[in-house]
Amino acid sequence: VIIGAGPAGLVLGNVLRRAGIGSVILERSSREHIESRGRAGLIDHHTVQYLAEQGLADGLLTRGARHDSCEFRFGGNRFSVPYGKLTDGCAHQVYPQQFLVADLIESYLDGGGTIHFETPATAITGLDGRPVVDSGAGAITCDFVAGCDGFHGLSRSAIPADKIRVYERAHEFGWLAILAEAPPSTTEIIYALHPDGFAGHMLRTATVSRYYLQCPVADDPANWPDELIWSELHRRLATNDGWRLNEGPITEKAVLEMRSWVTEPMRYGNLFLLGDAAHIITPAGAKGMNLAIADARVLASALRSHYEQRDDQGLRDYSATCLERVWRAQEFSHWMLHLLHRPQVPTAEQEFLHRLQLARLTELAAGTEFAVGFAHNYVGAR
Ligand code: RFL
Repeated sequence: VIIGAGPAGLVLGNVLRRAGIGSVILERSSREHIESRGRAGLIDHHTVQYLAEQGLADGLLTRGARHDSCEFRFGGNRFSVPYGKLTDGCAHQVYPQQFLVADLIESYLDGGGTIHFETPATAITGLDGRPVVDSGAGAITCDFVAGCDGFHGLSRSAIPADKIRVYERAHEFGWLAILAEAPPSTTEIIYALHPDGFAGHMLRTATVSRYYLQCPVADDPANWPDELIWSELHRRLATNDGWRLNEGPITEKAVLEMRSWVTEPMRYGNLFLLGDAAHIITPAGAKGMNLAIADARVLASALRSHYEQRDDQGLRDYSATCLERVWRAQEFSHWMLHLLHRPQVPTAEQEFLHRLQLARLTELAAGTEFAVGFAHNYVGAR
């Protein structure tokens, strides 16, 4: 049983189905809701490669856009980091998460898979043997449960508190996340470091763009009328060379918490946790959906070995294998977060940390080994 039809659950279900391993997916929300929920958009190189190998990348390769450079701004200046060149040809695919989710649902259902929409899992028992998952679809007995139900899901709470350890860090700033019906004002993602805080311009489609503004923790979106959002974006993204920002109707604004959070281990008995159910990463570096899909890849491979070769080593190693990537991504995201934000510390210390940020940006601009390391992490070369 797979609980949750997000990227983790749907990739797992599809890959298992192609291998002839049966699964059923329970999803709390409606199909319409999850196919229109705008979240991530930057798909790492290794994720694209894996989805293509599994025959799941047709949509993202035809309708998505390939990106292999990004831009940094500070003090009115800007420079590009050609991370494609620095990694010998790796690239992101920009493709909205809800489009990928819709593609994965279609592929799973076309292949004969079953998804019960609007059917939350309500209890998981029997994890030491054959688990039973209760939901509106009845009680389902299965070999394994994949908990792919996100941060607020049920799966993690089925694990006794003394069997799991949480590592977390709440960061001292938030992001106001904005979606607007505005064509992109750039061909590359822009990260701007400004004395008043970070601003980002992300790409989604030819008519929709996403922007981020550093804001206080738990700020209220009501404090951000549309005019203020545009004036802050103009100010924080401004360059000395006449660059212009396109505006359009704002369709969504939300304040995101910058939270880093990992549970260890990611398995209890025959329950495996995947994606946001097991770890939350800040949006800096855009790794959340990629980690969710990487977990699905590890579990799908382990389950294939279990069913096809009666080899359970992959299942035993599942948690450690996933956590190695998770912590690498946490480190990168944390580094990137602190590269781009105005630190919330006393003024003298702020100046010191700002000088460190400028030193890092100078290294990135120079294309040194430091920039090569950044490029590999950023594009998700492996
Ligand atoms: P999801 O996508 O949250 O899916 C979990 C699903 O489980 C369902 N569910 C249940 N179903 C049945 N029974 C229950 N009891 C259930 N409880 C919950 C939910 O309805 C849901 O459909 O988890 P998954 O698969 O682990 O995927 C994680 C990603 O969605 C997440 O990490 C990313 O969206 C994070 N993220 C980004 N990641 C990137 O890789 N690149 C990005 O550019 C990026 N940008 C973002 C993001 C997340 C954002 N928000 C709002 C959280 C930008 C934003 C704004």
